[in-house]
Amino acid sequence: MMNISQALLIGPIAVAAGTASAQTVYYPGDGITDTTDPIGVFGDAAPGFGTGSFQANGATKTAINMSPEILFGSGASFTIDDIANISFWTKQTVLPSDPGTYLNWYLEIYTATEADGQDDSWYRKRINFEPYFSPDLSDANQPANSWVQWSTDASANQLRVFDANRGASGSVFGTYTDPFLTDLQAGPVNWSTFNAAYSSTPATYETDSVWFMAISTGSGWASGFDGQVDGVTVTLTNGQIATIDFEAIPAPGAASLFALAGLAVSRRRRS
Ligand SMILES: [Ca+2]
Repeated sequence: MMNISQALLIGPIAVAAGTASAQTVYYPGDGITDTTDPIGVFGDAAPGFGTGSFQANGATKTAINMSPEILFGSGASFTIDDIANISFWTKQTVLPSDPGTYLNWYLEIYTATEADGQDDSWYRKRINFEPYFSPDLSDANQPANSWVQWSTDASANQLRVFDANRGASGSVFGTYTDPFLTDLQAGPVNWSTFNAAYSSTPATYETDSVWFMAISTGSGWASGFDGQVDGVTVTLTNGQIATIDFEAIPAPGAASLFALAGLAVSRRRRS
């Protein structure tokens, strides 16, 4: 996992912590991904998020990493409890009713390790939000060839959350009765009350500090997956809002200019 810390160290130009609203633009090849890069799609963007988007590379897993400092500027940090909402947009050529699992870009949050012996692994907790577990999943809510916004709050296309480390025996990578983010913010979680596949030993998330988030494809199904993703928005309970806009490096002529500039301007923060 060393690529993650490397990616997070390549920070964008910082804005002052406490900025009410900040936007960061990611381009393919920015060094923001663990494993392999997505493909930049020019001329097809989620509403309000520029002119381009990212498309899965159709070959191998991509994880697009976002730290609190990338989102909100130097020195920024927030806990699970501080999250009011996280949303992102996807676009697919398939419908939920098409044969096979409705695979899609998904959100992960890793929390920072602490010195109390309660860490699950090289991270403290890892929670996942997979679109196909959404109670709103339907062909009407996720039409093909349209941008669809997924959200952790109770708006349309709400995402359930799972913690694979909470299985009663072995890892459990989500169920259709999993809780929502607000359930993890309400206090210690007895996962067995949501599904018998999970442990009854309570797990606490609310005070954990977010280490980084990722928008990812799965290593087991990245081959052949060509879905698009754009427009991540993180809203905190203190009113701060950070967005990440995925963009393509424009036309071939302009691309050479970017190359000449050493891609030094490839990740720009607007505020
Ligand atoms: Ca975009």
